[in-house]
Amino acid sequence: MSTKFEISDDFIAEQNKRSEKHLAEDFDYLAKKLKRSNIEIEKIVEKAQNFQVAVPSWGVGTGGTRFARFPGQGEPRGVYEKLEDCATINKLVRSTSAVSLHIPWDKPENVDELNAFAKAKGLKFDAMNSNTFQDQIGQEKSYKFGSLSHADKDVRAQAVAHNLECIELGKKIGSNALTVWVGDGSNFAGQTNFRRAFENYLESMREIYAAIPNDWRIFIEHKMFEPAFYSTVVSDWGTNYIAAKELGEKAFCLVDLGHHAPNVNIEQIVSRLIQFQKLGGFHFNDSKYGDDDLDTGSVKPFQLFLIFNELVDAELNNLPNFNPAYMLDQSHNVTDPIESLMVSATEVVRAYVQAHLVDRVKLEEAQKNGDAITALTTLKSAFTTDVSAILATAQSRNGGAIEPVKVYRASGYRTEKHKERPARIGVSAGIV
Ligand SMILES: [Mn+2]
Repeated sequence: MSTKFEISDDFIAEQNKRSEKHLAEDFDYLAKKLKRSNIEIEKIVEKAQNFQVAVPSWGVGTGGTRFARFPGQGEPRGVYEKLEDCATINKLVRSTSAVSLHIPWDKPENVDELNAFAKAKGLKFDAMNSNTFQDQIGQEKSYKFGSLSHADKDVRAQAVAHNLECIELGKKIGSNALTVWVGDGSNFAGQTNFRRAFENYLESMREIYAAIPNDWRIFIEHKMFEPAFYSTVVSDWGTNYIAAKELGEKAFCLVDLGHHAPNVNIEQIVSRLIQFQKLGGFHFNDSKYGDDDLDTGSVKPFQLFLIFNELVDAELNNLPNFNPAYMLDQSHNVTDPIESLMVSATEVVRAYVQAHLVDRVKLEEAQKNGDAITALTTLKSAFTTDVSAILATAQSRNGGAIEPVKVYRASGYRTEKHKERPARIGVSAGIV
């Protein structure tokens, strides 16, 4: 394994030299600009240096659509190669040291070997993801008509058992959360009984919840539609909140930005979940029409900022039970996934950093006075501040690249991986 191509720290340092002068100029200018608003830039850099967003193992493969998949060169063919790519992302941006595994796609043959490999690559494991939205080879019962909510108790039992297996594996690899998303729902009016399906779902989730270790959390992911197009069992944040509340204090709601109706005010949902101590975390991506899984911040960067405005408000107020798990969940057809994930990780940190620039005293004053224009312009002033120099400085101070995509391309990583990893036919995409 050690003979495989890696981007070296020396190479990154050498490449960084080309950008250092311009970065220093931009940084000095931004430091002065922020100083005028009594913001100490070093404190913000520190915030950026400490921010982490996990990468999904399935995100390093090229995604597909319902129609086709166009595989890229040198795609990872198994969990170890996925971890290699995740490590490369982290090496360049230094904000993505955790990887979220999807079972059974990433089920290791040897857990000790997996742990050792991840450790050597500087990675740890984030939330476990179960998969009961597709049938696996050799599986006894089919999930064609649902899993945890299925009308047949035996199918539900099989789906529960799979989740328990994910927890057991998670314990062995240092994970501390299970994310459950089910594709359960219906495609025709009358196809399922809404109440019974949700009862079945809750009953199954209670069994899974009972196996959740005390220092773990279980994240429930809601989704409005797809693959079921008439109704889904966990359709929205309200249903999600009810489920989390029913299950208990280790259960939290996970917000995937693509899983809402178009134009829904996601930042307000986030605020509600924070207020009632049920915000578990995020799957970041972006969308134009549905669950498009486009790159984070690529379509609606202001929405991303407004979400972080709520998160930073909670952080600064030390609100109880506020400890959201951040993860990217995107996968597409037309980019190199490593580049997409690096850019998206940076966009998440950007929104976080910008939200820290909001003058909250001024904002609160404007809210009290009914001064809508000042409220908006206070937010906009933070949102339109170019914090790129802070992001690049945080990355390079953590040992990463000032310009991650440029360094990645200069390294020839993808070409090397293309040689190392001859394409395998039939590798399926996974988007959840
Ligand atoms: Mn998701």
